[in-house]
Amino acid sequence: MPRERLSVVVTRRLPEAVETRLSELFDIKLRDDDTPMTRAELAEAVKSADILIPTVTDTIDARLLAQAGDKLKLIANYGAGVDHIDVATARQRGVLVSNTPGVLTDDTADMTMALILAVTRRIPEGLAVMQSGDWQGWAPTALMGGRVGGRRLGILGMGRIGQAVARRAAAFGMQIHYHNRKRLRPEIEEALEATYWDSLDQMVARMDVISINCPATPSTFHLMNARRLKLLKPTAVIVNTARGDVIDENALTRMLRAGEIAGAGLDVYEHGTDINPRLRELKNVVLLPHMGSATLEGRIEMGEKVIINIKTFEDGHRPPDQVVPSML
Ligand code: 8YV
Repeated sequence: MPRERLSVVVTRRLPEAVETRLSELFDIKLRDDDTPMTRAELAEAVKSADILIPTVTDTIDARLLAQAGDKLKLIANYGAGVDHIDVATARQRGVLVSNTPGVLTDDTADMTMALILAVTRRIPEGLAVMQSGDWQGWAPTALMGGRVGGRRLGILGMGRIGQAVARRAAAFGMQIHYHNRKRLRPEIEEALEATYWDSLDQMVARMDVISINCPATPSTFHLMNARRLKLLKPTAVIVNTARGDVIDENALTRMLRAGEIAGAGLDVYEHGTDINPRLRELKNVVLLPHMGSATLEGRIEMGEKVIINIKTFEDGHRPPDQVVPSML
């Protein structure tokens, strides 16, 4: 007898190819418009579904999980970061959580390099000149930036994405330094020609560029707080393609305005779309709308990972990308 299809709720519009495949496999509820679900809609979803496919724009906290029905067995997150999900509470309630690591590594690392280059080479300022129609032609002193080759890059968080950033930055001639919860194995360190700093303070004080590549966890919250930001050289640049709350956004904004830090490239923000308005006014700041992993290829591969996690679970096994609280 064919088994009953799992009921799966997807909280956001996904690329067509992913939605089509999900529809073939599951009893699927797709979203009609591309807006995040309201709390009431999310509550309804966790009450009625076997599986929820949320994204970073859904807050799956203890309050929401308390409303979950007995059916809910797996939260198959469409994304790598799971800081919007209370993984420990889900576990207590017998609900598994999985994510999509690996498939957005290269895209996010590419965007990190794009931000480093955009800030140091003043690309948005050049674009603004061209769009204004005011360009008067080449001038020897116009829009001079800084050369990335030879600069010291300090990577905060040397997981998959941090290492992918290191490989790219080395190809641009940057010197690679890193701080991580755990030091890398010597052979990996050697292959990346990366220098490990046990003390984040000491690393921060000596770098030309800082790249944030760690996940958001209670221990990384405001890791770049006002005190630590003050250790940066005034010529330093900071980029963040990880999660906004690793940096104290208000302290960063104050320092950028005061010229105490040379520039910033941000793809993520401490309070989601509620960005410090002063950041938008600064010429030495490049802001992107959380598009680090936004490639069609990446989004489709994320969908494939979600499907593999659900199918494996359906077959009675542990989803390959299960997230457990001890990993966080
Ligand atoms: C994703 C991300 O696109 O995967 C992550 O953690 O930050 C993004 O790049 C997003 O999370 C989708 O849910």
